[in-house]
Amino acid sequence: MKQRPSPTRSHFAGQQAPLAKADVVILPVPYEGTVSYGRGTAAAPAAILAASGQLEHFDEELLCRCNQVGIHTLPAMSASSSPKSMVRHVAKAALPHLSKGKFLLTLGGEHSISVGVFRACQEVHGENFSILHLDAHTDLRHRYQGSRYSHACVMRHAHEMHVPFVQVGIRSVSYGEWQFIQKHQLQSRIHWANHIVAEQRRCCREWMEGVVASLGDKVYITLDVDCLDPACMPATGTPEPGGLDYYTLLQLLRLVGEKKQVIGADITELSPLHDQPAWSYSAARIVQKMVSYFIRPHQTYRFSGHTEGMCDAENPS
Ligand SMILES: [Mn+2]
Repeated sequence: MKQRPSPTRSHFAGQQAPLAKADVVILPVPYEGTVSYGRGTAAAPAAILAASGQLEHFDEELLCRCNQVGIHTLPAMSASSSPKSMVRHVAKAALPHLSKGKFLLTLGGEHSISVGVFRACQEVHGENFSILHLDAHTDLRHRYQGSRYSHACVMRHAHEMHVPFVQVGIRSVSYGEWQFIQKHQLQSRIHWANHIVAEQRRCCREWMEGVVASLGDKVYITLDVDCLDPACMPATGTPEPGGLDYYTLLQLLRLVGEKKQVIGADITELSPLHDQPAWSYSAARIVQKMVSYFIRPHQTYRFSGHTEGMCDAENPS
């Protein structure tokens, strides 16, 4: 009898279901052939797999145990080829699993690997699928730095394949791409980051009022810095993607300070990163904001239309 391979750090969440029984297939593609700025994405699949060993198996939102789903992690694909043949290899690797109805989860690597999966999806699903594209960039260039298969051209391929798509979080676009968007009337498919954030600002007040309403008159605040999105606060030992951004946190703290008597607070779990002072500084800034919001050194000048500094309060002229 063939011995079942024991799960290792190269298997997602430390489990390895037999491929035939797996619902989810993980395809690591450590490809980095056309990157144009920061390097290191080739190391991502291994890093994600290694980090996955730290994940809780319980999902607190859905109240289910994730390890009851069979997950099979494939060996990492070879990363040395031209972007064009890499896309072909990825399509070929993806196809059998998609054909069998498995949920295929591909770990890049750079974004250009997705074009290969798009092709396999089209082969299996024909016109019966669309793409939700989550990115800062539209990736609609026809060619970038000499390559049709650059990471900056991913959605141009989708467009040429006549696959409908929606883009979310976009906040960087070239003038050429903008003209392309106008010409092909793609405006309604793009959800710009600045619109999303503006909408969030408008809606925030409601859930924040709910937070305040469920607190008593006196409030103690304990703050673990990993409440923030790792994008705002990467310097912590157990980062989770998503979460609050800096301004949302401040807006909430301020509202609590305005409505309640805050009797004390703490800030915990900062893990300073060597040579990157921004995060330690951010934590110090939050402490300072707490002082401003809760101790109200500015109360003499409150809501005067512009912010009077604490120094003014200390040294009244
Ligand atoms: Mn991007």
